[in-house]
Amino acid sequence: MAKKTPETLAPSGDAHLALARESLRDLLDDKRVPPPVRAALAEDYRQLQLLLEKIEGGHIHIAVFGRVSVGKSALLNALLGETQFSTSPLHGETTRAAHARWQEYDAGGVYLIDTPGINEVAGEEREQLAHDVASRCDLVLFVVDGDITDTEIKALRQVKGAAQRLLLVLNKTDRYTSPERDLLLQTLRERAEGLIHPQDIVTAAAQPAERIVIMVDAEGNESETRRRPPPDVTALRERIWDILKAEGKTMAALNAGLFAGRFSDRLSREVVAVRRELAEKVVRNYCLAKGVAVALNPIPVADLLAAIATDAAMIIHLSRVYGLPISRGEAGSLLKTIFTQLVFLMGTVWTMHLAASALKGISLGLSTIVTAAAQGAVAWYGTYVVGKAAEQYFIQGKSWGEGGPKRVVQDILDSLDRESLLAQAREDIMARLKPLL
Ligand SMILES: Nc1nc2c(ncn2[C@@H]2O[C@H](COP(=O)(O)OP(=O)(O)OP(=O)(O)O)[C@@H](O)[C@H]2O)c(=O)[nH]1
Ligand SMILES: [Mg+2]
Repeated sequence: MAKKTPETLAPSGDAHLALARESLRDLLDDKRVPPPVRAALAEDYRQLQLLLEKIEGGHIHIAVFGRVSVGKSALLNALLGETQFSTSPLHGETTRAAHARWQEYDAGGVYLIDTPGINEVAGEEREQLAHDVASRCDLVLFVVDGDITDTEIKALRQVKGAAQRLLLVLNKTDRYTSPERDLLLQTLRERAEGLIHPQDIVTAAAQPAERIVIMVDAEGNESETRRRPPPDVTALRERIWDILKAEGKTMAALNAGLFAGRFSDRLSREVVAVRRELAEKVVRNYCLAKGVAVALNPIPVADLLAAIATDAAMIIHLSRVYGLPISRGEAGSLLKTIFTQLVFLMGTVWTMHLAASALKGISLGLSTIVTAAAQGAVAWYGTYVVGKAAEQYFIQGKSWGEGGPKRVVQDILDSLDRESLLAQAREDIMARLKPLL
């Protein structure tokens, strides 16, 4: 029988990971995502790919976070047992995130990530940084070097909102006497109450200050030497290991799951935005085609037929933009529904006018380019309303929604600035007509 290791005792971590892996792969391989959306979300896709690799490699990411100069880089060096990150008494030594592999913990690979200090960045940026770091890591070490400030508490809350797991580290304990340290710890526990479990508040001395040591030789001569005591990160290391052993896999899976969730939200928003933009272009192209045709065609009946054909073609085109292709017949009945509402809401004359520019007959013969463009503009506007209404129908997954088609058409009429659209249409049509004259 296979020996039971902590891993085999906790199959749920593996199950969670498998599930997370699958949802990340599904997102990456989703063929329905249009290329412009992939291009717009290139950076997110890259992150998704990295996250999948991380999960497949069983990697865990641990990041430090905190004010400048609290000893974040020094703390990671102390954990690593070697100087991988640069430290300095000057504020702002670390300017960008960097990572190193923590060899001591060999089950899959744990990476330690260094980050810049948070003071220099303004509130909103800090929030973004907190969010970025926390959302990409499985465990965040929030480092302080004394009593926690209000800014730090705020940042702590922001990290807590996004991170899976959080440890609060009181560094530089060599600067305090034992009673001072206990008092500080007590204060930290009180101030972080509800945010961090007392067990997850630990102390460290990552790079204790040099001490002057007085040596006395055999003859009784005193000499001074400076010595730096060794780092002390035992409590922190133990706490990290306990957490990794107990929750490592679940933490990584949860983190990936959360990322996948946020990603698909962003993806659907982007898909909607790209489709809207494309739909607007499609609608305007048909509007212009119809506006120009109406302006040029002197026979109202022919206008009407052409108008219906143009609008139906536009609706079919829009249905493809929204990934819900419909037949000619369906497009025809959709158009009829929209027209019925327009007649109801705007009156027959206006609708006829919209459909085919009924004024054409009256102005026939007298028509100048300006009146032709004005009539074309009315047709343009009609097609625009039809296009917007049809688009709404597709956005709602081929449904008019609770209020029915009347509500949809009414809302569109209310939201459009008719005069300015007509002016735009006239200008576009004039621009097209001029070279023909
Ligand atoms: N006394 C004492 N000093 C420390 C300790 N840890 C770090 N320091 C000192 O604090 C200063 C800042 O350390 P860093 O590790 O560069 O701090 P940081 O948080 O990475 O700073 P930035 O990268 O600038 O944000 C250095 O001079 C370190 O020697 C400690 O445990 N005790
Ligand atoms: Mg640093």
